Amino acid sequence: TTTQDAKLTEFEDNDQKPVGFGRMLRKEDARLLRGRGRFVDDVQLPGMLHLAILRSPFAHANIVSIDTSAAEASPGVKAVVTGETLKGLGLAWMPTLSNDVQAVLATDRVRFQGQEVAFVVAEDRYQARDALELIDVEYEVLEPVVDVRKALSPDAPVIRTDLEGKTDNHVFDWETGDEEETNRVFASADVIVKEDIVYPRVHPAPMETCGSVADFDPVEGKLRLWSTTQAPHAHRTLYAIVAGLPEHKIQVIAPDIGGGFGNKVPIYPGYVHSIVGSIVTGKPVKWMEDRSENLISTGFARDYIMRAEIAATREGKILAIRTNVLADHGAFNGTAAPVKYPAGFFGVFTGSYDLQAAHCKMTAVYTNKAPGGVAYACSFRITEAVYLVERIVDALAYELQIDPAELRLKNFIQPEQFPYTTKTGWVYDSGDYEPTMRLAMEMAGYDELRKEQAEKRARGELMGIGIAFFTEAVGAGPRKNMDILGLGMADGCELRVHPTGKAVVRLSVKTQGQGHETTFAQIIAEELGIPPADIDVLHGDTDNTPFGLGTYGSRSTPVSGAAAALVARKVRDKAKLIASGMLEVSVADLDWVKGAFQVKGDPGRSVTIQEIAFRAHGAGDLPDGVEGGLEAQICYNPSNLTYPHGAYICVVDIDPGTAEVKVRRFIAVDDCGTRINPMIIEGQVHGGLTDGVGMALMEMISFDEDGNCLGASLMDYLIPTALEVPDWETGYTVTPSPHHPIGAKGIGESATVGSPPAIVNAVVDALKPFGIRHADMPLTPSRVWDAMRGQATPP
Ligand code: MCN
Ligand code: CUN
Repeated sequence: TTTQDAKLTEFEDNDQKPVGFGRMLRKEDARLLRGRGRFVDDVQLPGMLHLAILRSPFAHANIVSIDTSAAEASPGVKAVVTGETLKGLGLAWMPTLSNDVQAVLATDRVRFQGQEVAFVVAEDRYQARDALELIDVEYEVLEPVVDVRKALSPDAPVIRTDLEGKTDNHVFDWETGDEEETNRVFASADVIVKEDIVYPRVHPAPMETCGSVADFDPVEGKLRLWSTTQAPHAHRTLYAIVAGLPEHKIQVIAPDIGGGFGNKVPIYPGYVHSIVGSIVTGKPVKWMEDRSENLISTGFARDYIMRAEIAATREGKILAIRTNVLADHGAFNGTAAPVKYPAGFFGVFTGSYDLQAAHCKMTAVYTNKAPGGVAYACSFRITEAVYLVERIVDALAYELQIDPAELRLKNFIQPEQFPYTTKTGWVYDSGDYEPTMRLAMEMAGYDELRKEQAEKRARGELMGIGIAFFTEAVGAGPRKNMDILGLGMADGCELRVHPTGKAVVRLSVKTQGQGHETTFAQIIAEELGIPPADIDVLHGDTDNTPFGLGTYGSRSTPVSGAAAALVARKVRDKAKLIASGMLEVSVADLDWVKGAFQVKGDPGRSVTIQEIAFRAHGAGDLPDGVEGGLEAQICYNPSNLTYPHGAYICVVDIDPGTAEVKVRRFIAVDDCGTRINPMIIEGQVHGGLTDGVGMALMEMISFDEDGNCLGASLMDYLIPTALEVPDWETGYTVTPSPHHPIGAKGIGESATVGSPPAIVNAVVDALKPFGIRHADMPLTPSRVWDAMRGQATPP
């Protein structure tokens, strides 16, 4: 573990130096802060029409009939399309990212409230919306499956009657670890602690909702689609496969995106509607969701009911963990996870601890709710895994009456054990946990906090201190065992240096706010010595960028960032050949000093990368066998994931009269290996911590017994504001990834993974005088109140 402090402060906010890593201001902000960003809804094309979707008011119903005649006659309406129309075109169903199918428009039945039933294309948005009211749908309402625990009971209505031979609501069973060995270890343990833990359904609720503009040109035979997608290349290939169009006839453009958070990974029916609408009308067609549509119909997150058990010695040595999970996948299995990982990366539920055995059994079921599951900065379900382990470890500390920090320190995987293979088969690349934990405790003033707490308890005041320590697995591939619908998880990168030494780098990943236009320029700058301001970062347009799987699971830095470093090194290798010709020395006699090649032992004789670039394109001969130009491309397939870690400490105060929780302090120490831009990292962490306060204390998508979604607006689905969060106190350690060319690990989801358990642990700690060992999120005042009064709240 090293610190980069000295190096970083030197380059603070200076993008003119030829140096890469440091606190450079974001290049994209010049545009975004001045209102010059261009989002999907800013796309205006000549003759563009507008699309609105009719959604089911019922969670479960047969469609008896649909009469569209009044809507068709309504002013400005150009087309009304139903499931029957799509059926005729073979487009009523589409594949999901998990090898299930999802209705593009319902034909037979609706299976969740908000499901797409028909769409209208009209001259403006208001005409389209007004016409929706005139579509007459006759439904035969069916009993919905709302409670996930009842989905597999023999008398539960079968939801997926569209799937041949389907007689129940079972989606998949999944298992990892060694059951027999785990049971053996449990049988011989001194202490076993068991807890039922619910991670409720939540929603990423990005500021910008989902939408698209489709423009099919019948003369060229080319489809252009502006859409809110985190993975433009993967989407293009799926459209190509479904529509039978060649890929070069489809251009997917993801312009500026106002937050993705995993909500913009799936392909939504609305995107397909806009494509069909454009083909049918011969005009460009725009679809843009409103807030309620986004909340009720697009990718939700979590919804895991977990039974957790931990086995330990009386002295607090953790021996084994086992868990049984019931996963609610909604009406269609639309989770976006690598195909071989139906539960995402939940397999890392053993956390940061050195165990003897572990086992997980999971059953996923269909319910009459919106599809999704992998979203909201989850690192492919590591949010759920870390919540499980960090909650049950705290429950163990409660039972053993050991300080939760001490219990964790006692059980950490030790630095010399890396690379460490977990009992569920994950190979943690590097880690040094104790210094990270100690730094967080030092920043928090842990011992003093405990003293303060004891004094307050004596006075009847409720103060809690919560700890969470997490290890994440981010950066999917490797492609040998990770793919999305057969597409291997790797990323392309292309770099061209122009004659004057400016450069353009083309990425397959797509920023939604993470600052790629800045940090990828910094990576190239670090490797090539060209100032980041001279490096243009292109992304999000499939016609102009190399193929790759996109941005989610914090994979951009681990995968695409590695590709960027390596492509720059390729360019540097070529530059070296050209430099040897320019300086008339052999390649072996050249040293690289950032931004220039220098003759060994003769620093006066050197050529800069800019001079080399000009020569590469200029008059005169190049060394034998060296082509003109200065560019390279690469497709990077990672050899492993990267495993960032972090130690979080939360301090809460609870008002005993109102049961309101106030997060007083939050200390977050993150280790994401080499840090490219500390300012952006802090921004990522601040955002994720805020999300964590939301999930722990406020956010939940719930349903009534008829399957009505109760979180359909931001009046009901509460998200945190500046008023609910403290001033974040962040710190860091640096344990580079040994297999990543610059040693960087991902950071984009760390804080959403680590903060909910820290906050819940703090609340439960505050409630210790009431004999409480667990309470489920969101810890709203009413839930905390009930917990204080010993009443369990049903999730
Ligand atoms: N970074 C860095 N040094 C590191 C690691 C990362 O400077 N060692 C920088 C990166 O260069 C990048 C940012 O931090 O600019 C995040 O990098 P990374 O961890 O690779 O994550 P991704 O870029 O792949 O972003 C995805 C991640 C996910 S999956 C969700 S969900 C999420 C998140 O990012 N969605 C976000 N953060 C978000 N932030 C914003 N503003 N908007 C979203 O939609
Ligand atoms: Cu799980 S949300 Mo992010 O991976 O796009």
